[in-house]
Amino acid sequence: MSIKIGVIGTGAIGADHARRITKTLTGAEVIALTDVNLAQAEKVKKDLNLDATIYADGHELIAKSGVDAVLVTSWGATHEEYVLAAIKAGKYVFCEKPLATTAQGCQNIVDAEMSAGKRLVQVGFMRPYDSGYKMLKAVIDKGDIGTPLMIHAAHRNQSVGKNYVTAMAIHDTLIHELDVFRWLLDDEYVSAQVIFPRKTPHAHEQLADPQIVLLETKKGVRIDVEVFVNCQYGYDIQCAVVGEEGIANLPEPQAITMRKKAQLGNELLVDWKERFIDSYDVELQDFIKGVQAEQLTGPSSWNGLAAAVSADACVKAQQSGQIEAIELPERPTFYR
Ligand code: NAI
Ligand code: ISE
Repeated sequence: MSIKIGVIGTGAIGADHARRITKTLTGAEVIALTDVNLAQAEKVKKDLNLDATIYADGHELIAKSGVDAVLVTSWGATHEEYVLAAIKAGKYVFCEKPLATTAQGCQNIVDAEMSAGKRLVQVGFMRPYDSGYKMLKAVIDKGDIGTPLMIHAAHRNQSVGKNYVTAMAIHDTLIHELDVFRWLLDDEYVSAQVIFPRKTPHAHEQLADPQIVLLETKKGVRIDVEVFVNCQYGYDIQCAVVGEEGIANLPEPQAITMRKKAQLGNELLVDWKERFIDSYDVELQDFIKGVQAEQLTGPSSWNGLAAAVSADACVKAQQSGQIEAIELPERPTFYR
């Protein structure tokens, strides 16, 4: 059965997901689109040559009986209302990160989903689908480096726009690390601290950049993550797990090494869309399969809530300069 999908928000990632559903993945088709900027939805429909209806707003799209499942790829602050509406309509929904911009917003979604009685939500945390992170987890789980003691990580973007402010380094960017390290270590965070090094001149007035986030887990693992979103040189994700008996590094993306003009080197990626292109494909294919089987298995609302609780503590730590506690509520059996 081909799943009929409606996309809310047809900007960068909405258009890219519509493309992959149409051109790369199997088992689904995009039949509905909406965007507050209707011209943007029209453009995606034309570019992909879609046989799709454009709706005036997300609620109208969710209500349409022909729409089996919804993709929420609008701005983060709009996610909660659309995910709640999809749950109310009994429809499966794939929501890009963040699930909601506050922990309370995520809790509202968790409560609504549990009341609905079955999993309807998958969150767009794609890193657990990335082959590099999967290899890293396999090495850790096999005990090849002994018990993990520390993680040194970096999340670097070439540059960001003027609308990207200090708290977004957490909600928009670090949120991926907050999700993937819980999964890598099978552990939960207990505290966070944020340190601001000397500021780069490439960051605008409202943005402190770079930042270093220090996390501590229940098992005592210490994690440092450099978030540097105007690093200029490329899009770069680093992760080194230090264990009792060795260090395991996240593999670099494949690239040709060249000897040229008296230099040895390779090109770096600059765009997040390219860096995780395979994992976006696999996560969405997994969502489609889950909808077909009526059983979602990908990142859940609980993962969205856990990341949001941790993110809220990190933002508090940005503001206080102190070490802030991270306190997750008890995980309901529904999400075990
Ligand atoms: P964008 O700004 O390129 O696109 C968002 C689109 O949503 C815009 O076209 C905007 O007009 C539309 N929109 C905003 N409010 C709306 C509403 N109420 N109803 C309908 N449409 C609305 O932003 P981008 O980069 O595509 O990000 C969208 C979401 O995806 C964000 O939550 C972002 O954090 C997430 N994202 C996730 C990535 C990942 O690696 N998983 C990568 C990039 C973005
Ligand atoms: C963006 O929204 C994403 O989710 C990308 O994966 C991330 O690397 C980037 O920093 C965010 O702005």
